[in-house]
Amino acid sequence: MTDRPDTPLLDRVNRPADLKNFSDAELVKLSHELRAETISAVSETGGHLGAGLGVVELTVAIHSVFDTPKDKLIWDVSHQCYPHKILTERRDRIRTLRMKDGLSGFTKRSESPYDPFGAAHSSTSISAALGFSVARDLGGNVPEGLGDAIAVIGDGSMSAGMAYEAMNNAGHLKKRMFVILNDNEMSIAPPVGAMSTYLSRLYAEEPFQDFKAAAKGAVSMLPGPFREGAKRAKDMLKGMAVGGTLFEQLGFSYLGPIDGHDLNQLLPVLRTVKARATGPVLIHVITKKGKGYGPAEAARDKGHATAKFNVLTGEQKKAPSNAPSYTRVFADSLIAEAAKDDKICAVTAAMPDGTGLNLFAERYPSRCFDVGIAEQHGVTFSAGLAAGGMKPFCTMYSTFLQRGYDQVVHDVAIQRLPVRFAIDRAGLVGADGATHAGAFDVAFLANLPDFVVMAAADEAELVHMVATAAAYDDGPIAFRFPRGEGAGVTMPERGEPLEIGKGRIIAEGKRVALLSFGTRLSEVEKAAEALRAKGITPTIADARFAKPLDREMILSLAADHEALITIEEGAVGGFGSHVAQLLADEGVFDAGLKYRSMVLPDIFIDQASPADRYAVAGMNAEHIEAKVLDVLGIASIGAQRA
Ligand SMILES: Cc1ncc(C[n+]2csc(CCOP(=O)(O)OP(=O)(O)O)c2C)c(N)n1
Repeated sequence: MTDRPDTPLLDRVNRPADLKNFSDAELVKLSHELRAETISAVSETGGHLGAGLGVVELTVAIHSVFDTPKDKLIWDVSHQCYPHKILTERRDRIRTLRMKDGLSGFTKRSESPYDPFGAAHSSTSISAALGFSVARDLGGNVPEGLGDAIAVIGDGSMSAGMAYEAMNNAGHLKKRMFVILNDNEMSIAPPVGAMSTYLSRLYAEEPFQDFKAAAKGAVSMLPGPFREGAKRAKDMLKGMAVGGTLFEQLGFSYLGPIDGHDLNQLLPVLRTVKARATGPVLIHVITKKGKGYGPAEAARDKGHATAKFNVLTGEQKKAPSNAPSYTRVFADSLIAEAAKDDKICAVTAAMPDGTGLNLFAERYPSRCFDVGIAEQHGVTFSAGLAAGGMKPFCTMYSTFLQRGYDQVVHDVAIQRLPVRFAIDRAGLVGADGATHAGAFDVAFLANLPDFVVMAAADEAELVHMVATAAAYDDGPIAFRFPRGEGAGVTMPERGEPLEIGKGRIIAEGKRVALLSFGTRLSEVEKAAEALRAKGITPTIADARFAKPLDREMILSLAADHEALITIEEGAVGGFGSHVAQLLADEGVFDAGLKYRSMVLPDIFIDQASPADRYAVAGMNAEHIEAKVLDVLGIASIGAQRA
């Protein structure tokens, strides 16, 4: 294709070992080609662009110095792994990134031996690298062998507790391992917190009096052939042997800060540590998110995530939307509630834009808290706010709330504190794949005593659920809503608190009742339409609450119909399981009710569009229709005839 970049050196690389034949000067050229190839690929697929562009040189340097896959390169979050995938036998599939049956947008063990550890949630890399290092020293055995472990972690991901837990342990165990702190002064939004300020200070000031001598020392540690290149790097090795950083206090040797876009610095430093390290080493690398692509560098989020785009102009190709996004509806509703009640405040864990809380923060800056990538802290912080008489909306994606689960149980639920959990990205989310699926929240919340758990069936319902949560002070309450745009329903003027534990009947019918929890309701309605054409008129109900259940409504649906089918965008153990428990407890099955529960299947579903993934899950309108026919014994008659 003519609009593909010219990549003569990259064309000679199939696997990292091929880099060993290149001179340092060629590696510099190769980096330019790798950057161009990354931009070109992501322009066709969309995805995480800025983070990958920031680590192009680092990727080349690590792969040319270390021996992957024997050495274990572990990318934290791993949204920056596209250049790595291009260098590790996957260039031929790089333009399938994040698509159905294509490459994952993250590292994935099942995809390649060059991905020794999968990720997508942040701050796990140091723990995993330490595990590999200890496994190596204990004689662990894996097909590729066990060499060095190298974790690459961003400054945003360094804000999470897990990273410190891992460093604390690594400093104690004193195993040889490498942590490369990729400091681009960005998370998705600008990073927040004291640690971020501390990292900036490490290079904004000039705290190292003796760095020239220290750098010379580093050069003399190197084997002869590498000394020349290292001399050029010496000015940057400011931190050598200084000993004062937090990381050194934790037991790491600290090297840096160095320019992460300059291979003449990266290569000698990595060669040095590879040749000499005996314990844990932290290399502090300064990079620029979005480096080398103007539109990414200029973007507010530095090109963190992008739709497909035009390489020349940077213009993104997005389908026009007809309805407001759920996230936007949530944010507007919360702002409206906060205007009436000055106790309402909001907490996000490093996702102000993704959760819409950036809008809330613009309006109520003193009542909005970005705690960094720190979901555990965010939940307990919210619990503290609630204990102090505030009305916190702890706003997280379903998948990231998983990290704060003990805090939900121990700090919120047991103390019955009125924390409002606004759970975005509920259900299957699309191109981010299994790691980001919001599949488990209903199951893990609805089993907690005294928790109220709601799911919005459409964007108008979401407005009412925000109002319900704002008004509810008796204990924890959660409401979930999906990614993407709403159903396009008429919006209410203002949110009205719902009666706790009450569902609603959408349509009265006969024989079969379809009881929906969440936004599958629109698929249920489509299925009902198709069924009506076949002479079956199902009753449709929207449960609204998985906890407390609307016992009265559910028991009367069960009593008045031959069959009852629940459907929800979640794993087994959620709404349908609670309905089954109720029906069992009440002896309804003894009377012969035909009951089915449609939940996500017991597999992790790979990336694809949400509709495709729900097709894999068997939860689209046609599946609901088939389920009804089957349960009423009609499908089998049809099948016999055919
Ligand atoms: C536990 C968890 N919370 C939130 C996120 C969402 N998230 C993805 S990347 C990212 C920012 C990471 O910043 P940093 O580590 O500095 O890497 P950069 O993108 O700047 O390279 C966040 C918050 C996540 N992946 N995992």
